[in-house]
Amino acid sequence: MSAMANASIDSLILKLHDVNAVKFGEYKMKSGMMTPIYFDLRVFVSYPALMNEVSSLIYQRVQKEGLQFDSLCGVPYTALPLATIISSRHELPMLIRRKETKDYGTKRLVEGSFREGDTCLIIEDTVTTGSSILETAEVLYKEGLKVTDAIVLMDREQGGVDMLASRGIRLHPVISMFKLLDVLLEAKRIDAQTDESVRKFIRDNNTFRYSCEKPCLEQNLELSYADRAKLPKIHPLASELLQIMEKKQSNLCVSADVTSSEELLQLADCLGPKICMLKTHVDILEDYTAAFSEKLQALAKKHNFLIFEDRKFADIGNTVKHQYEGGLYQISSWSHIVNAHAVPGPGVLKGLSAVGKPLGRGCLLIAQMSSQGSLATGEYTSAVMAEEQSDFVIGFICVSKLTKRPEFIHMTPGVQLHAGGDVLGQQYTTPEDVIYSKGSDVIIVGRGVLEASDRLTAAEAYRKSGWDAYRKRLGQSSQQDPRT
Ligand code: 5BU
Repeated sequence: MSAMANASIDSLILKLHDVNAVKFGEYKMKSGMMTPIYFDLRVFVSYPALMNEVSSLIYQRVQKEGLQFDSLCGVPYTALPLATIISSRHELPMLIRRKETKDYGTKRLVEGSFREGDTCLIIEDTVTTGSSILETAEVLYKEGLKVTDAIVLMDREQGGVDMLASRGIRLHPVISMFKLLDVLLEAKRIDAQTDESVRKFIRDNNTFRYSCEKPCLEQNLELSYADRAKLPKIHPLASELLQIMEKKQSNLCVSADVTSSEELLQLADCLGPKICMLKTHVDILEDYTAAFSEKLQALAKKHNFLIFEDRKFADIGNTVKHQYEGGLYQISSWSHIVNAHAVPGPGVLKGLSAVGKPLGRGCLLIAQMSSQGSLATGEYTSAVMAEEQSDFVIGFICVSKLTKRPEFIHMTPGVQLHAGGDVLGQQYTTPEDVIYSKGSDVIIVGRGVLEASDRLTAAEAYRKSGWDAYRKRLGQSSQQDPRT
């Protein structure tokens, strides 16, 4: 965004606060939920200059995004005057969605002229869950109109963007909650305590979760690994991994938790054809040498898999930089992927990416752990950090899919063919549960393979189980799998 646009947004935020359109306290929202921050943008109508300013910023956003549409429609009632101003100023046709049908005359739900197949841009004042926009879109769909985009003045950042994206609508917010808090705090309109408690509330109350069974199928949004590999914004390493997965029909990462280099290399050579990735804990090897890492890289090339050193970096940026690049193991020189905790904040990624990015490496953020009572920072923090550094973060370690962005890869440890656990808190779920029900992409399996009497047969069983679950998710029968 340009400095000028930024400055106008900052000044608009202060004006909104001046006219009491932003309130702090205890308020009940439409959903019944109590909130420490409330937007009452209905007051706009009493401030015509402010309405003009808001309308201009909304229109600037329309232009910046290069949106193409045949008409626009404000969500009743607060956004109606905003849509009207934009329509009138720029001579753009408008539609009005009725909230209730008339019981006389035409009984139309949408007023205005349009043709079937026309695209309508929705304008809204505030979004929490996105349900009001969706409700309006559904009325428009019934009339044969298309809705691809919506613009909102205030996004509460509680999941509306993701929810609408999952229904095929891109939401473009003019002001987001965290930006608003930054500006009000900077201008000393709120104190640090209020700022922090509102931020915590927003973080803890995301209304959109990937929780229902087969959500992607129902919403017809599931992309194949091959399609995702071609997405324009995808990290090259994530793309490479997805291509390997598709080519080898494997979403299996074996966790090679053995203590001798020779055994690890044998394992990599034997299981190589079955896996998309090999995960290591290099610091449990009793006899690590640089020659070992060279041999491992050669096997990764030979069998076309990626190496993931499960190092779980968790220090300040400067320290992790050294830990990643130097020391005995020089991890960055041989491991395609590493992982990091989000606990230290964005600095940990900045440190790692200073080393890894020039080498084309990628990082997985640990959003959730498979172990009982885990205090991993959770999906919200990780998703935000990942978005901010998507040139290095390729996805997440998680229990279930946590972002709808198809560019990110979700990888899940704690997998065995039967649910259960070990005596030290590890918890296991099945490949079907992880890939089909929880929407993750890659299963990470250690002892399920390592402790089997025949590791190759076990790896094949996991590969098949993970791949079948993926095909089921895509709505394809496993009978079409040529390997079955
Ligand atoms: P298992 O033998 O399948 O339980 O091994 C799981 C591997 O995944 C093991 O190397 C763990 O260190 C690793 N792991 C995990 O189990 N759970 C987590 O949340 C993370 C890593 Br992060």
